[in-house]
Amino acid sequence: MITSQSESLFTRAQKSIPGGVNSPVRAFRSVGGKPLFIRRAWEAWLEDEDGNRYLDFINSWGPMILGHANSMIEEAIREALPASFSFGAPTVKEIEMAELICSMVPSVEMVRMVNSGTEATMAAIRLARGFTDREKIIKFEGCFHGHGDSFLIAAGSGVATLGIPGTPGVTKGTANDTLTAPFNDLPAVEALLLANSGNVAALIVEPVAGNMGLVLPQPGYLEGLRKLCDAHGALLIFDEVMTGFRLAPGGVQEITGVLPDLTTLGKIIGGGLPVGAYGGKREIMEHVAPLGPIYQSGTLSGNPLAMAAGLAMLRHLKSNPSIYASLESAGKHLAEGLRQTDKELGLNHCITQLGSMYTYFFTDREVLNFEDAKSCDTARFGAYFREMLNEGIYLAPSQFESLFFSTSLTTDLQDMFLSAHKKALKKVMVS
Ligand code: HOZ
Repeated sequence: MITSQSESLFTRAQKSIPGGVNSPVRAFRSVGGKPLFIRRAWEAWLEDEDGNRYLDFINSWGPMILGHANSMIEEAIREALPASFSFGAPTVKEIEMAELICSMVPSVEMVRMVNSGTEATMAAIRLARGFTDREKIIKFEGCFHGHGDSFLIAAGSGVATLGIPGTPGVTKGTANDTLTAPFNDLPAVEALLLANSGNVAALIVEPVAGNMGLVLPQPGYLEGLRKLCDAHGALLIFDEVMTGFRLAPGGVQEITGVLPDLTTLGKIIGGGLPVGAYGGKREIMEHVAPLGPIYQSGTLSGNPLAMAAGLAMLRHLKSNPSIYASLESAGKHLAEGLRQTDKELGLNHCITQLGSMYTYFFTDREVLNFEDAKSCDTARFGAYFREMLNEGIYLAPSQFESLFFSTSLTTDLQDMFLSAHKKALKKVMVS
């Protein structure tokens, strides 16, 4: 495969962009090789600057649930364009978006739009701290909530991929206010709450974790977190930036019935344009300025193009709930295929899947938390990643990420993926 255009673009990019990329996870550092520069995408496909085509399993890290360049979303953006691109003033679309989110996400009674998942999580913990008049938060090892200072401790995603233990620039005070516990371990959370009694403002958790690979909550775990929060007066925050509207119209909280106090959302509610949001119980959200004293703002928040794209996306998902059943059956088909190949090759790797998210972990250990995920053979994953790329499959360039697929991944494409996987795996398991 010729990638000379991407290579020379990467050389050029490194002169003016740190590491040549605008987000570290794109850099291919842990898998070897150089990042590909993408010039266009449609349905399930990406095309790089050399004209190579790949089946995309990142889907912009989640939002492209209907595939790339979906015509309905494109049309909504086109329609909104002539009315200008940003006003910094209220619009009807923002109300429609807020009403739609409140109607779809079970625990959300009021919602504030922001521009990214990072902004949403930062605002949510500020709100939790202001509301409870407490300073500490609990996060979970291997979970990732964007790059806000409070969240870079024991973080997943790019932080885990690059093996950055703690980010210089985060003050000791901030780091001390973030307590961490292993995912899926209720006694550890209870111990932290007891040791910091009256000081924990909130627990923030990805209810289905996607930033250490896909790690599912064990039965009773989310219910247990809810009970612990209630018993200790801490707020429960679900970070559904990746799972919201992707696993169900109302996210993990709809699937499990466990309702958080606050929810953070992102990506998908802009149909792929830059968006985030946080919302929750009215009595808590009423503390946000200008209604209450907890300040948070943004010139581009509720941007009209992003709202137009997001409304088209969410309305479509709301009126076509059967999408989720077909994504789940495609996910089951992929997971079954991966297991079947393992069986044929005498392997027993951990495979997790829920709806249109999955991870193939290079470990035999059941992955229930970050320690388990770290037992993966990441060098082998790197070799597999490169083989898959040669086969025309574009995976996340890290073992510590969930993969995402869209409604554009037809049965034929699923089977194409599975045969590429088998070929790649055969090569890397014998080497
Ligand atoms: N939060 C995304 C999934 N781990 C990563 C996207 C990024 O950091 O660029």
